[in-house]
Amino acid sequence: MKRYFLNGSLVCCCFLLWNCNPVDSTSEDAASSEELTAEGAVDSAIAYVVEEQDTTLQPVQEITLHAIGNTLEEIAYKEDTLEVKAEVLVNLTFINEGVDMPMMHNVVFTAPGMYKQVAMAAAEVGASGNYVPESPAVIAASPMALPGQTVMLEFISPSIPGAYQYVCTYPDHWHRMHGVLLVK
Ligand SMILES: [Cu+2]
Repeated sequence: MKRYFLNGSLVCCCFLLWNCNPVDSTSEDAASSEELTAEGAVDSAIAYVVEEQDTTLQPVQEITLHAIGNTLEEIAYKEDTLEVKAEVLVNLTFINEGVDMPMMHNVVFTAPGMYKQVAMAAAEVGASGNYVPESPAVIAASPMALPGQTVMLEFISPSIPGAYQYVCTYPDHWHRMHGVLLVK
């Protein structure tokens, strides 16, 4: 009886503390999240994976790149530098302003210092491989844009800030068509 009474008064004290102390609401939250973890670690692991794949939860950055010029001597990317934040979903609009048929362009994002090597490897891959080599140096590659065509490319920007590069891998275009992707 005595013990019961003691326990009763302890509960009473706790109840009073809970009522008076606003900080206690946080510990209540902590307690309930602990409960969740204890109840189903597998469930929360699945939730985590789903969250990672859901690109709608990722910050999105829109960028535009133009290809200009109508001869091998004139062709260029209008923007020689593009800037994005690290680890965001990049929505690239690539506009080919060329007119004549040989003015086919793409944009391939590469690791720092790798644009020329990637372009060389692309030439070997050829049209059947869409001029994009299988290489760890390739971060993302757009489809080939015909003269007057606009193509879109979505990719996740690198997580490590730095000066990455981009290049058109259509044969012999890399000389004039390359730029720097600044990841901040
Ligand atoms: Cu090109």
